[in-house]
Amino acid sequence: MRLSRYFIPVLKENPAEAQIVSHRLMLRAGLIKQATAGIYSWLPLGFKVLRRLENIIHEEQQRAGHQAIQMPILQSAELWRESGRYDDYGQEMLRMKDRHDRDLLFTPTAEELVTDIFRSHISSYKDLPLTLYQIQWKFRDEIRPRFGVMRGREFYMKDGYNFDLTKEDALHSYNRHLVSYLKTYERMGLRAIPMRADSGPIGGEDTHEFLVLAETGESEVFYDSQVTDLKFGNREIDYDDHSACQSVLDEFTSLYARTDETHEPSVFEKIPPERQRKARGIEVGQIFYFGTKYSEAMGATVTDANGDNSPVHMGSHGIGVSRLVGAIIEANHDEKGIMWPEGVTPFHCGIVNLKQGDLEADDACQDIYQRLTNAGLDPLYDDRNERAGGKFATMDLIGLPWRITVGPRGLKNGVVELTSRREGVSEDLTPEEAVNKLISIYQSV
Ligand code: P5A
Repeated sequence: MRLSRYFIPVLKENPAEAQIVSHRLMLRAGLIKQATAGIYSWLPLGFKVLRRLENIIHEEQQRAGHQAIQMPILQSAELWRESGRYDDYGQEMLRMKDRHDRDLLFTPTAEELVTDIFRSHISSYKDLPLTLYQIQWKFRDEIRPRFGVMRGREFYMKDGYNFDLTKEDALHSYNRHLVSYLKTYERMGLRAIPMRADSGPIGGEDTHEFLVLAETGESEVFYDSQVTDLKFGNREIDYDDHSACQSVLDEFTSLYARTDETHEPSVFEKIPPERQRKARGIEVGQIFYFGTKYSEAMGATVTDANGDNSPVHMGSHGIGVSRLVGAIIEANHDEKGIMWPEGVTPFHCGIVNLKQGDLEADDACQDIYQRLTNAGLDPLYDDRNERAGGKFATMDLIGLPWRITVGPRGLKNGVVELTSRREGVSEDLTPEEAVNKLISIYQSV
């Protein structure tokens, strides 16, 4: 993409309404535009990041054996009356009527709708286990939408639902999700710590939230400092192997980490004092096991091997996809702007032409652009007639991990400059070397 033709409405000034750094940077770098309170349009650069997160989520969900579906945004109130949540959900649920005076609502989550799909088509244990998920816009009429996409009213969520014959099977699904989420967040360049939490209006016995530590986080968290050293890394895992999933879960949850110290103060106090930590965290996901809460209320049953009928055991699992864009920026920025992790960056690298119109510089940029594109990479070429300082400032603000700077002086010596946004370190390389280095970096992401 050529920057001269790209719609990226960069703001020079700090927007007054933004209280936290991610919100400020998302507005300044032209990722989003507020439509109304808690509701945003996603502009090209922001939308690209959202799509990259979505792709990672789809890949990791498929790897864990889950199936993607798409459910509607508007739902009938009827199903919610069956589960009993229509009245319980309160003012966070946005309700409306259609022209026939029927009650509709804008989906805040989809346990009821997916349970209805299940009960309409599945009646035997032979079709279990099953996990269906979607990535879809949700609406919760939050009383205080704030911090940009962090607490929106309309937000993008991956929501998954598992159906199992027994509690034991459902707990395996729970563990499998926890493991696949660890991998998903790491691919996004994030350290998201699974912490025991309360289940809130979704209900259920067992729940973990995934928290990214950040001063601007809305949750207070309590943990053993050693949890932040845990890393999933590149290990391969067989998601059907119950004990393999269980042992990863044990590894990541054996150290104390909770969103609420009041539940197990005695356990927190057992951590050596120098390792006890209180901090703030951004909740980027949550998984639940809630047993037969919905299946019993809505008659979602299956026959087992003996021909006996029983309600299925269920859980649900959510990732805050739009919130993640903010969380990633909170965890990856400096005073100049965003520093995208390589796994989610909207463009793989920037190409800065220091002397637009200089035949040699233009040709070299074009050649580098072509080589990167041929290798399947997505570069952003700053071909504007602007001063070098302005070009560097834009690149630093939008935060692409790598920049190739091309100018007549370097080209006389046969070199261009490759700069890491995060390290701030530059090296002189031939155009070919620079391209090959980027290709090999992105091959290992
Ligand atoms: C799990 C999936 C659920 O709704 N039902 C289906 C379960 N869980 S949850 O914890 O309430 O939401 C899942 C994730 O969505 C993000 N999130 C939000 N993001 C932005 N703005 C909001 N107002 C908002 N509310 C929830 C969070 O990341 C949460 O973990």
